[in-house]
Amino acid sequence: MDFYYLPGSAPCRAVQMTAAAVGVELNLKLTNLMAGEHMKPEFLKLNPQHCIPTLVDNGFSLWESRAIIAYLVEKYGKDDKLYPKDPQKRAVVNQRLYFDQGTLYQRFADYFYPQVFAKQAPVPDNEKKMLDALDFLNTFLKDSKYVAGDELTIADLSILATVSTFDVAKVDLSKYPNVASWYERLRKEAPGADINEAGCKEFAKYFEK
Ligand SMILES: N[C@@H](CCC(=O)N[C@@H](CS)C(=O)NCC(=O)O)C(=O)O
Repeated sequence: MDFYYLPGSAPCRAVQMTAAAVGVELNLKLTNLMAGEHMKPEFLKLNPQHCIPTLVDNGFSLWESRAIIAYLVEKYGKDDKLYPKDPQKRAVVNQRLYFDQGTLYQRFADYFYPQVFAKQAPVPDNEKKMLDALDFLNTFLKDSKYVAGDELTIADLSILATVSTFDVAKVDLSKYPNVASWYERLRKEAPGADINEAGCKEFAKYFEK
């Protein structure tokens, strides 16, 4: 299946880790946003919202990383461990995914992207909100091995892509010990962890500039 992506992009890395977890091979289509490749008519036909990651599975086009990773497990997973069918277990996984999308990653972007991509001054209130989100994650991990319980799920892969991006930005994770120990474990153990690490190195180039 075709996968439109950039290696540094956190949501793209979450999809690549999930594909590795379910054993699906992606036909990688590097999509240069800086060159406007996502605005070309042929890409807009696949995804009128013109964002990556975008997956095209035998003519079925899907975007939004967390929708993609759920689809990959539902369609190609050998079992439901990564995205449990039990309603309450799945509800917790969904809660963590929505937390990642709407709070954790969003607050990272709100704080860092204006500085990195528009050379604006840091906004202390946005930094506080971002660190509050890390504190929430630290609480979620207080009594469980993984972010949504005692099994690895797609919520771990999505949040690993996000937390490794915090690491690229040199956010001090040691103040959030449950997050730090989960991250150190997952960044080595997660399926496709090497792809995530390589992508982080690409993303780090934006922070070095
Ligand atoms: N919530 C989306 C975010 C996707 C996103 O923001 N992608 C960026 C690159 S990381 C993009 O494609 N930007 C170009 C655009 O939206 O036109 C997801 O998780 O897939």
